[in-house]
Amino acid sequence: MANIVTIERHILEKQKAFPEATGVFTQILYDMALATKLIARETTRAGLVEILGATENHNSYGEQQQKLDVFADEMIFKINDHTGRFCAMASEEHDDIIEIPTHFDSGKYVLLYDPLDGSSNIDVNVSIGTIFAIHRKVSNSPRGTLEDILQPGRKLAGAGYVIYGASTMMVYSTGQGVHGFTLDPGVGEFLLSHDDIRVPDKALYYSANAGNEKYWTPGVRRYAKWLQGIEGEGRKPLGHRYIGSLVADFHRNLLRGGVFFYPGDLQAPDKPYGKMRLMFEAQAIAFLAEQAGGYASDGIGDILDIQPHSLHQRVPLIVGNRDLVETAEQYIRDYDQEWINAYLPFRNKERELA
Ligand code: AHM
Ligand code: MG
Repeated sequence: MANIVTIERHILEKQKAFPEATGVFTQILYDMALATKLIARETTRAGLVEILGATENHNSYGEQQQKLDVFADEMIFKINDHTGRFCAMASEEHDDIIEIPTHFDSGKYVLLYDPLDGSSNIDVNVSIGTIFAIHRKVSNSPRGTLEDILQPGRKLAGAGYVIYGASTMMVYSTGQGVHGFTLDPGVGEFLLSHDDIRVPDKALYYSANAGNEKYWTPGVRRYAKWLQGIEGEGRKPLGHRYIGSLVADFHRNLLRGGVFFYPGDLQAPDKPYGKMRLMFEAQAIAFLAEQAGGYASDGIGDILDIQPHSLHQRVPLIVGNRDLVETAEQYIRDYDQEWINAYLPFRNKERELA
């Protein structure tokens, strides 16, 4: 019989190589696994919520029906607020940093999360995901502050995502490779299914919202043509696959090879930075990409080296096989000087700690 490895056992075994490890990550990932199992249970009932809500507005526990993204946001906070492991949290759903209630202990880490990414796909039964990232506390304050949150991705202690798709999977890294676990709904455990994921050398797909092509910069347009084998040296075209949920698009390209891009564009000259959020989406995805042998860039350089300046800062994101991402950077260098000039002052803004 094959070895059955739960997330807990996997992390414990990995930790043996690091005698100084405190085991705190085992507990954090265990808590994230619990929170996302509860979210997964709700996502499978997503289509029923309106029917049930229309008739009684309460679920089987007598609670008010909630929108799924609000439910996910509260679930992650509630599972993690009292453990003494975090000094603060930040979520895509909240304007400001979320403090740990003062009657609970404050810990050595901060948790950043996008509770339900790809939310436009919830109502149409298409894969969505949860993204999370963990930074170490660096400030001297007794509780967590923005200084603890606004750190470059390079400093991440760990990151991961959960995809709610044909099956539910958790993929995480604490800096020792990327590992994937599939939820066995029968026993309610995530079991190791994808050990040490590496981006395949040969890429199959590119993913972007081609409906935005009108707004893309000249370099990005040429790059898309290059991926299609039209521009440049006439490479074999990559297939085009786009779900519109970052987690799902990234996950497919991680396993099959490829590139996802949501670039800065020219739609609004004062917003040269695309759609993705640096702290809640891009940092975690970039960390996982690098750990799997891939690369993530904003078109200028490594996402992990960007010093964030604000909590909900957006960032252009190009992520996947390293050679494909570096080619995008090359096209942007060659053809998009105007966009670079507009974007750099935003990229280099002073950190807003107040
Ligand atoms: P959200 O955080 O509001 O759900 O938006 C993020 C999502 C990503 O998951 C996805 O890659 C992107 O938005 C899709 O955007 P678009 O619909 O413009 O293609
Ligand atoms: Mg999101």
